[in-house]
Amino acid sequence: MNPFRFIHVADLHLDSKFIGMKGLSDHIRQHLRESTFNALRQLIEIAIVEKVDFIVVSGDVYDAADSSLRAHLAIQAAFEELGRHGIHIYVIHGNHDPLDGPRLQIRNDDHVHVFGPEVESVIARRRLDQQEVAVVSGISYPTSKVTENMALKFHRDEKLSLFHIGILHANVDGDLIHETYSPCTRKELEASGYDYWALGHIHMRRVIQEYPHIVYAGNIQGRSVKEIGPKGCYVVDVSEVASVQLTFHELDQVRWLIEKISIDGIHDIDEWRMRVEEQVESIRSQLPDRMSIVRWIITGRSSIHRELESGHIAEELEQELRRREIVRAEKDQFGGLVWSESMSLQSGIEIDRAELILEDHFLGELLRLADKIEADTDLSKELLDKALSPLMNNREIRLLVNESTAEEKQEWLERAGELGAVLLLNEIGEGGRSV
Ligand SMILES: [Mn+2]
Repeated sequence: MNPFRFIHVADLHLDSKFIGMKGLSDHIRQHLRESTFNALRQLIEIAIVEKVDFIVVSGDVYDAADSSLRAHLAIQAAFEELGRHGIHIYVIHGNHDPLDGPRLQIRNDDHVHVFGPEVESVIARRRLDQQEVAVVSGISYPTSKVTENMALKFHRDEKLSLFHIGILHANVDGDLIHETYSPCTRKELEASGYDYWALGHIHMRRVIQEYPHIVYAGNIQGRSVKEIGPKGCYVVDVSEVASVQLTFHELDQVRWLIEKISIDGIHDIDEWRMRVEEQVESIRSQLPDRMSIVRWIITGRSSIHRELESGHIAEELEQELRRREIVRAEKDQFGGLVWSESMSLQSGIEIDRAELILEDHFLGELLRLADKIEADTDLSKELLDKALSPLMNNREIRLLVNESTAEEKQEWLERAGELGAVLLLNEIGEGGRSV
């Protein structure tokens, strides 16, 4: 067979709004709003530079069914430019941009194929000599909520010895973080006889398996702290003997990071501040061409925890760090910008836990309970439900709680334990062990 090269990209979410970010200047907010469009421009550039034969787009081109005109025009312009380079595009729609949305439709063109609500197959050709190289099959979401198993509709055309690519927006093997639209299993995809499954929907990049390849390209631009790390697309090389090689290319202009900073061994707030600042500069030098958005997690144990817990020091430092970045951004220096998204305190006081846990006071009891919770998920769930139930009548809190992961909830409990320990230790310090 003829070797060829294509791009697998998914979940462009053009014109995503980056909601819920605090303290941004208009200038920086504007830069964030541009980031999905900038990532699209990077995609076009890589397609041209890497001389790919075609691109497959695995759904969620737009962020919302009522997507903006700007997003629509950007995708049209991008596809036109690819067309001028002879690069074909095969697109499906996903749950964020289903076929029944009010948005302007992506135009089917000589070089753009938009798949409909039933599985269709088309022949993809090599750009330079028009040799047939692959069968590309795909299906779009007719509406936003597709609960049937679409993978079962794909069957390899045995008459064609070409490489088979299936484009699908689906949740494989029940990923619980994403909605279980178009649920299917790895085994079902494997059984279809396709050589490469170009998947969309799950925003985390992942090669589920090789030969046949089952691949999530991930989204092209992280949009929240749940989408950390490099985001981009795969350039896929298929050789004469159908061996497959994936090369990841970063497209994102704004990078989300979670950075842990330990207070172990730090006994002075100024020293802590300098450690945070050093970390800011280290990120700046590691990502000089991008804006980074950082969630700081303060860990470890030392005497400064009480100050961090009781005062506004962390908040003030966060504001100061943001102020400095706003000044940089005013000079249009978005490359190397390091934005502090939030500072989460997961540190604790220095305590002789081994000794205190044996003591016959509330603190000893609290520490014993904290240990039990860590080992017993049922107990931790029970305690959490009980503690949260008075708050659940509030709609916003309820939404927040329902959106939070089990891991986040576990963190709340740990944090409550630490806060309780600080408060009880104060009591013990003042009134002896009478509590
Ligand atoms: Mn998506």
